[in-house]
Amino acid sequence: MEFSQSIRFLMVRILATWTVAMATFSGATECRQTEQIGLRRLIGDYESPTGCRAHVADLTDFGGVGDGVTSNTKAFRDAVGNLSMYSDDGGAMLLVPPGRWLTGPFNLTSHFTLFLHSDAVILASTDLDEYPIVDPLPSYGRGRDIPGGRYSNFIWGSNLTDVIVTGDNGTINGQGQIWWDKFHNKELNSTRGYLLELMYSEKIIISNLVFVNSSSWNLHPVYCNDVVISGVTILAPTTSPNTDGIDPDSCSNVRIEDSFVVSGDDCIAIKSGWDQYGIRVGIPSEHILIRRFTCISPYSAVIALGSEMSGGISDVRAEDIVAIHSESAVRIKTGVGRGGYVRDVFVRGVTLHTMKYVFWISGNYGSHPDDGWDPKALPEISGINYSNFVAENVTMAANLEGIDSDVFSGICISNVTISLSPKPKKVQWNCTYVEGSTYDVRPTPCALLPENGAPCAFPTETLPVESLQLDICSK
Ligand SMILES: *[C@@H]1O[C@H](CO)[C@@H](O)[C@H](O)[C@H]1NC(C)=O
Ligand SMILES: *[C@@H]1O[C@H](CO)[C@@H](O)[C@H](O)[C@H]1NC(C)=O
Ligand SMILES: *[C@@H]1O[C@H](CO)[C@@H](O)[C@H](O)[C@H]1NC(C)=O
Ligand SMILES: *[C@@H]1O[C@H](CO)[C@@H](O)[C@H](O)[C@H]1NC(C)=O
Ligand SMILES: *[C@@H]1O[C@H](CO)[C@@H](O)[C@H](O)[C@H]1NC(C)=O
Ligand SMILES: *[C@@H]1O[C@H](CO)[C@@H](O)[C@H](O)[C@H]1NC(C)=O
Ligand SMILES: *[C@@H]1O[C@H](CO)[C@@H](O)[C@H](O)[C@H]1NC(C)=O
Ligand SMILES: *[C@@H]1O[C@H](CO)[C@@H](O)[C@H](O)[C@H]1NC(C)=O
Ligand SMILES: *[C@@H]1O[C@H](CO)[C@@H](O)[C@H](O)[C@H]1NC(C)=O
Ligand SMILES: CC(=O)N[C@H]1CO[C@H](CO)[C@@H](O)[C@@H]1O
Repeated sequence: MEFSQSIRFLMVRILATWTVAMATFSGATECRQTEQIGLRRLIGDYESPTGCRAHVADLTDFGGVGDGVTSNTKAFRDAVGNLSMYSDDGGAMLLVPPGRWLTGPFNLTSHFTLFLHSDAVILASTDLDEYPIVDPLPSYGRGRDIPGGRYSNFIWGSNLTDVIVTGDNGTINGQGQIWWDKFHNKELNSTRGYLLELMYSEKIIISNLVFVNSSSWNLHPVYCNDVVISGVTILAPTTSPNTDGIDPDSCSNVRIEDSFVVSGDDCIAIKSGWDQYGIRVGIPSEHILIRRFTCISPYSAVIALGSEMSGGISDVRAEDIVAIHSESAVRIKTGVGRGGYVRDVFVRGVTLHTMKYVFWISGNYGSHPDDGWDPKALPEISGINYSNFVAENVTMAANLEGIDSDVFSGICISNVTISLSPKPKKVQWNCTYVEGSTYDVRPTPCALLPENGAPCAFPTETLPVESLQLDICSK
């Protein structure tokens, strides 16, 4: 760790040479040059056979104009189309130089890096005609906003391997206001797309970027494996609709770290499909690590599990979490008809300020895709371990609601200190149909979670995704 820190420090200086290096960016470039512009700093923490791309091109090579007005839809699509030819020849990197690059939706390709300069802003077109209507996700059966299809995602990739979306903290701006207005006014006939979606893909890194004003969810890996999201900042007005930060959905081996989200919905929402559609597809979200994460979300959760969890969610670990002015820390959302499971969840080291609830479990979330849901499909919620929380200015400690005839079990809460707001709820712990235990928790928990004298578990073995790395250019 110390080694990579010093690499970072060194490379910050090397980044200063960007402008000089920019001059050399036409056509294929050698590895050494990609190091000069700081790629090595960005991917220095990760290793893979293709962390350094053999071919490098600049958006302006494809006619890009960064004036904030000219459409770059063709430039981005031509660039990716061209660079996709190098997938089997060392891979390629597309550089987005300083400027404001307006564009319609475009796709990524395999063995590919999209790199944004710190002063590069990719602006999503606000012309809805640029966004074709595409099929809904199989595990959702319909668009989430309304039945039917959905608008194309802004940046999208499907069936890819080895994709890096990164930069020196450049910006991807969804210009979401028009979508939010149309959504509120019920003027949309299809569901909004997402800012960045990777589907059926593996070996994904999204790092060192700022995502602002997404039309809906920001980062949506779905049916993916081996995903690292690191050093991202996600910003949207806290009143904007469904602007979730990061939504790993039916994905395995996901690491989210060193990131900050301010949004109008859950900062992170782990999902796995909706009722009968999610049950049929049956791809769980599992082996998910979240660490060093900060959230502001006044009307939603810091980390939500669900509400779509019909393919199952298991082995989620979160630590070193900070939240200010958020509705709840971790929230499990589920209900009759969802099926699936949420189990083996471990959260520790959480610092909270100004919260409506610290712990929230909703077994009556409702929200079905259609009438085809199975009333016998009960979710299994078990093995939920929360420890080492400090929370201040809290309205209510816990609202834990299981399901009659489907008790949520193995809930463990330990070493938690909650200070209340000036106007707290009279009932601090509201527990129904839950079973478990507590240890060293204040204020005193409900009778369904008696004190048992032992701290909650946290796994000691590490996850493979903790050490998932990409190769640096040269050894
Ligand atoms: C696209 O690829 C071709 C062949 O690989 C190359 O010759 C050409 O210069 C590229 N186009 C641009 C605009 O860079
Ligand atoms: C992007 O990929 C999706 C999924 O494969 C496809 O439906 C869509 O047409 C592609 N869009 C563009 C602009 O290539
Ligand atoms: C993408 O992968 C999925 C799942 O493996 C598969 O069903 C689909 O046909 C693939 N699509 C393409 C365009 O290869
Ligand atoms: C990246 O930019 C965001 C938004 O301007 C800022 O909050 C954040 O501190 C920046 N991160 C780094 C590492 O410079
Ligand atoms: C994000 O949207 C809000 C609301 O429309 C707007 O005030 C703000 O300037 C936008 N931010 C950026 C960086 O475009
Ligand atoms: C939705 O459909 C209505 C009725 O066909 C149409 O008037 C409206 O323009 C459509 N909205 C969008 C955003 O396409
Ligand atoms: C405490 O929480 C209340 C809402 O319950 C909020 O209005 C107030 O500003 C918070 N106080 C501080 C010091 O953050
Ligand atoms: C209890 O939690 C606090 C806050 O996270 C932490 O500093 C402390 O070490 C924990 N105590 C034990 C015994 O784990
Ligand atoms: C406690 O939970 C039940 C549902 O389990 C709900 O009906 C009730 O309103 C809750 N009470 C409070 C004070 O939140
Ligand atoms: C109360 C309790 O121990 N809860 C869970 C903590 O995590 C382990 C491992 O998943 C579960 O078996 C426990 O039920």
